[in-house]
Amino acid sequence: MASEALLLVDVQNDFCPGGALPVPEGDRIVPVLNRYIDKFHSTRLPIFASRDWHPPITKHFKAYGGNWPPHCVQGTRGAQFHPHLALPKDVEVVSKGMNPEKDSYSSFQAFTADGTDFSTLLKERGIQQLFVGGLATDYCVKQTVLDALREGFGVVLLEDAVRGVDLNSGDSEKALEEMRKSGARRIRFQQLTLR
Ligand code: VGL
Ligand code: ZN
Repeated sequence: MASEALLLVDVQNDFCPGGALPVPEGDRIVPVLNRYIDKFHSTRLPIFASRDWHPPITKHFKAYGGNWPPHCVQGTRGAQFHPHLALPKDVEVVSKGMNPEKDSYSSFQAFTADGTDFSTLLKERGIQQLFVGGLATDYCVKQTVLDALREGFGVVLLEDAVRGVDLNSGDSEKALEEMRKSGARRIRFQQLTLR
């Protein structure tokens, strides 16, 4: 069974320039992620994609007590994956942020369409090591990586395939450092080796 897998975190229109909650240069990671996708796909390793998938009314949004403008509302164009992201047909999509009472960032709070949580899904597939890229470094990527490590997965953070919000300047750099200290390895595409 494959023990390594690629996880693409929230590479959605609303997190890219022109979207509702744009991450600066968020779209720049798309061609880089496509190289990783190609490598995992041709090595026949599984590829997972998480998405932020909110109802129109949720405590996650400013108007209802949260931090954020409305974004990634279920069924809207903003919630779709970036059109240039070359997702293979057999990508496994997991969705998070559906509970209107909760703020959730981590892909480990995401579920498949049939209700399997992400951690269970990974264990069912025999995944032990996750290669993680996507948006945003200082929110969802960070929470996902820290949860993965807490749950005992190995994590390789794809440094050239993440971008952050930096609401406070330096947030992304701090997040990268925190992930590293917690046990994530950081690589760039040239350093990628798969079993
Ligand atoms: C995210 C802010 C709000 C993320 C989600 O996925 O990083 N950030 N909702
Ligand atoms: Zn959100």
